[in-house]
Amino acid sequence: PQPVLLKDYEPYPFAIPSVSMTFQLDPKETRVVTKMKVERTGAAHENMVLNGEAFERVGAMLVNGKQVDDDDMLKDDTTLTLMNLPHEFELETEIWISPEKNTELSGLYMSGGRFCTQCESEGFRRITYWPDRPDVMSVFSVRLEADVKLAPTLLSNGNPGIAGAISEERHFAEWHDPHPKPSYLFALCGGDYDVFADQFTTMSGNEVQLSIFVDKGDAERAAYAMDSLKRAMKWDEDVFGREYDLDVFNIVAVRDFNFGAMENKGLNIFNSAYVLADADTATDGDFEAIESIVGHEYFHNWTGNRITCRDWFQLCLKEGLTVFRDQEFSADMRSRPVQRIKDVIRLRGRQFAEDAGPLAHPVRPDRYGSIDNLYTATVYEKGAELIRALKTYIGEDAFKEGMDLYFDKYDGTATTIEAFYEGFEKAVGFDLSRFRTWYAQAGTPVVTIERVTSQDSNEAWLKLTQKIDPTPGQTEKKPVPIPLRLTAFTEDGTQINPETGEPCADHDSDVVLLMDQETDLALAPNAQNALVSANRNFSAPVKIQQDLTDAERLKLVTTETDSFAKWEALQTLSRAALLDMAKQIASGATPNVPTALVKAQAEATLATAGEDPAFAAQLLTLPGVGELFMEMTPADPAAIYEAKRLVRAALQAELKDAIFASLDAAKADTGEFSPDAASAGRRSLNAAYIDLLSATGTDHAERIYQAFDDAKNMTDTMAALRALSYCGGTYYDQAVSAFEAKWKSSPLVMDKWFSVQSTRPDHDAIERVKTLLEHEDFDWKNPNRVRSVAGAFAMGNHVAFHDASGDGYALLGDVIRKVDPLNGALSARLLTSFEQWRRVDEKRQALAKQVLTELQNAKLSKNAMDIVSRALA
Ligand code: DPP
Ligand code: ZN
Repeated sequence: PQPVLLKDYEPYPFAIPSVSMTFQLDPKETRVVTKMKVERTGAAHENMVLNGEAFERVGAMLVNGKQVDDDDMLKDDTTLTLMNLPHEFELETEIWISPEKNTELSGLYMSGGRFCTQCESEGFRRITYWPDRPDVMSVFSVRLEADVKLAPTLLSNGNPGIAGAISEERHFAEWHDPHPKPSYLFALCGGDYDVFADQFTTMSGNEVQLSIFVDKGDAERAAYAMDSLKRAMKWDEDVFGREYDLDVFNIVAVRDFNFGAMENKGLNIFNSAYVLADADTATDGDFEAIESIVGHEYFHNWTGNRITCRDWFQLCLKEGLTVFRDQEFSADMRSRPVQRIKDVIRLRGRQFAEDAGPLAHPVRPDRYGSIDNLYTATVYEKGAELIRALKTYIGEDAFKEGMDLYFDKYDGTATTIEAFYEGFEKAVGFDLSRFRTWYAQAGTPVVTIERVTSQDSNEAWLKLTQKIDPTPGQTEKKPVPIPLRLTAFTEDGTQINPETGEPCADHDSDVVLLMDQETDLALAPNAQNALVSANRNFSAPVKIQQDLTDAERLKLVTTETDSFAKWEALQTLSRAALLDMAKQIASGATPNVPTALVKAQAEATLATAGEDPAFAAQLLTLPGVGELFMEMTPADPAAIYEAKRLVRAALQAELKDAIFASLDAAKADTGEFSPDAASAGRRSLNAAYIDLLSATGTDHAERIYQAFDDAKNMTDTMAALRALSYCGGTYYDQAVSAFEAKWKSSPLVMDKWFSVQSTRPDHDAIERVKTLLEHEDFDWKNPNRVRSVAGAFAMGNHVAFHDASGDGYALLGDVIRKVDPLNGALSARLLTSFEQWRRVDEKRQALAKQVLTELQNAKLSKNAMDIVSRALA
């Protein structure tokens, strides 16, 4: 298929100021009648092209009440073209769709016997004929009719209107959304739910009724999501000055969902994994994710809904910005430094990998084959980093002023990245087009930092150079403005500004702007021998290569006052050591464990464990196999895993007392569970300790099993179960059985059970995953379940997925052939795990290529074909 190009954008030649829709809901066949008010805004000769697909039947098609002549319309599988239209008219269409046949989970479908929708990006065209593009915004009035027993609750966007009985069996409810919106934000839900209700009073005194609709019996498990929602509403008022704008805010939790959640105006629909939580069934990670995603979807109300995207190339306009907002929200709710570290781990694990492979694309691409495949780490996570870097570049005040200008000027419109930057340009008084180069170029910049001394040693400077490797379709790269936070520490540990030599406070940094390929930074006389720490707090999404010795980095671990930089100094040392060890292991040698580093890491952990256990847990966590995979040629995940195991074993020996003390304390803790950040921090350090215990085979399996048995919440349970999965042996088997017996009837908990087994990096992984795919509770139609097995295996088990036999690749190929006919968006997502196939050795490459080529020759969905062909290109 032809790619869609940014340069081809043209405004839609018609406006649809308002629309009213009637749904006669029925799982088998739902009738949809759509009446739109249309005004021509383009030239008189323009036809009206509407999208529409996967309908069961098409009925009446009326313009101003008269059936359209066959001569005046063209219909194919995906579009309807109307010709010879007047300047202003009412268009009425009638179609039938089958929600129960819809396994793509796009459009109107059934989940757990209830009606729900997903329209972003192009799902609305599966509900009715419509110009299904984000720049056509309308005021929607919706009438829902359904069987009163099947769907006693009927919801749509906006505010509720009248509701009542139609007959003894059927009833109706009307909804009106006064805010014009694009079709991708349309939603409806219908079913029998329990509800968790609350209120929020906005800053100007409006009462908002808040409701979270969940499966029967689950209402109490929505308490944390509700609490997060209220905090998010308050935070957006306090920090961005943004107030909510309807009488109600509804969230519906559904079991079957392609995304994490969806920001439909006034009616968010959530994957139940990101709504339901309690101590028994959810981990701290789940609580954290709920807070962040509830925040994210709520924040979309301003960044996404009231101001939306002109076209899908601008996706980062709403996603990057909203991720930035949710990261800031989480940082304010929890520990800011720990949040920053987690953001960076996520960025490195997913986005850096994407940027370095065949699927690399700019934050704002200029072409796409399939829009569903553009919901990427680059658009989301790198998009958020660019906002953060912009804020560092222009300063807090200008950032705030620019945001306010954007909200004021563009409210109610569908717009572009250029428009977003206008406000900031006005605030700073100069053009930011060079900064916007970041949006147009794929690839992660590498910044090299070297100390240079003049011949007579009187002067010294830092030579900073930047380079971006070629990415698919982009061989030439321009330098980008990189705001780099720097500081320097003198011999005696005094922190100074490297340029002025002035002493400075802990949190102060010098922000150096690298505009060009090379930037020289003159060092003040007292900074010439100082230790320079760069990219503090990860001020720019780049890789740093700095000419520091190991001893200097170890010094940074103890001297740095910026938590991120302290953590980063350890990570950089660990990365280098692990890669070195992995290379030796791959060549058959036995590597030495870097003892000085292990000691430093243990000391740093112990030094912070009491005061800030969440940070200590991060200090103890080694770079992931996935991250190291990117740095090794050819990549050998098994060797990387073994290198990590050796270092973890050395850390275990070093920290034995602290580990056992922590386990004992967890056992003795009889306090009530609380998901707050401080308690979660203590549990995360305990989990990091348990992980170390698992590094020496079954040596400590009995003690870990005890911890599993003693666990009083899901966080501790999962920490122990995961650790046992690394030990293997009978205690592990026993834990797996006990867990299943206890949680068999809790789908979200069972997803964890499936996932732990699928990520276990042992020799039997491939056979085990095959068995799990045959398990009676495995469900090919439920994305959470498919991800918990196939996704966990392909993306979270590098060792087994890249097994030398090629069986891991073949297994994923088989999964794709099963999933793809049901749900193309899901299969495409799973296929992205092939993105690193060129990094492994030639034998494995050949095996991966064979699977990809077979898939290319199979008849796969458009989404899947897009990924396969890009991976092979
Ligand atoms: N629901 C997805 C998100 O919020 C897509 N908009 O990112
Ligand atoms: Zn979003």
